[in-house]
Amino acid sequence: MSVDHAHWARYLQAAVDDRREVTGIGAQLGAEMSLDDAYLVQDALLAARLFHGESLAGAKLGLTSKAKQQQMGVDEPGYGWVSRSSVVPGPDAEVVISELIHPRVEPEFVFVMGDDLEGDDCTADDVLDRTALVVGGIEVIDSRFEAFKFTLPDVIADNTSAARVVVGTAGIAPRDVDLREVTCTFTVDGEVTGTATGEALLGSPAECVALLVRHLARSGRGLKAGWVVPAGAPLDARPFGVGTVATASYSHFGDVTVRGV
Ligand code: OOG
Ligand code: MG
Repeated sequence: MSVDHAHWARYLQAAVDDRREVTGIGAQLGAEMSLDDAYLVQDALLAARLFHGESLAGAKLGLTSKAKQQQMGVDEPGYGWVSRSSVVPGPDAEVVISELIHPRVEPEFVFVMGDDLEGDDCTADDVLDRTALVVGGIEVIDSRFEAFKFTLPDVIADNTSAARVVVGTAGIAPRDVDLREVTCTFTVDGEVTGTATGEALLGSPAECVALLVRHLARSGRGLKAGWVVPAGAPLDARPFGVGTVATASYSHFGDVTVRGV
């Protein structure tokens, strides 16, 4: 039996709209839902949002660091979409917790595209050529699945848990420094949760974005000038509730702070 992509997209959108956790799709379909199916559910979710007036502001990677892969028990990266309404201008921002289910926060390296970029042969160099700026960010993720537990197809269907992304303003031109050497320290409620460098992202943040571009090329799509592209968290995510203050401090992008309200 084939997977009903539109049905599962409605199932996930209802979880977002009603702010409630739902049972994993994998737990209901088992091996029947392939990764290709999961991306088709994600596409159906995106199509419905665009139909209802949402627009795209970018695309994202998830699960690109060992820290995140270990935390979530998944061993491959995934790709998703950044909708316009999910972008929160930084570097100091507030996010309304009651609009979400069980949010978490994580630091991000965010590429701001200067030009369109597409192609199944895209390299890290192409990414650096087409990027205007790399800035710091904090992503608020909010898996729609119970207890934030999922399989790789689940999290892909669920648009890689995307909910909000705070994008900083201080950044650097992509070739001004080796992005692998930029450090990021994450502090939540005064406690440093960890420090990592850009290298934590599959060895190279720009290579992550190239992977995303090659993935998009499979369906004839690409990145657009002006889009923001979070390359994935280099450190594990932390619970985010009312009153939580999280700051990501970068050696070259300044600080980005988000407070739960
Ligand atoms: C999946 C989203 C992962 C990242 O930066 O690794 C992600 C999740 O952990 O719920 O955005
Ligand atoms: Mg992320």
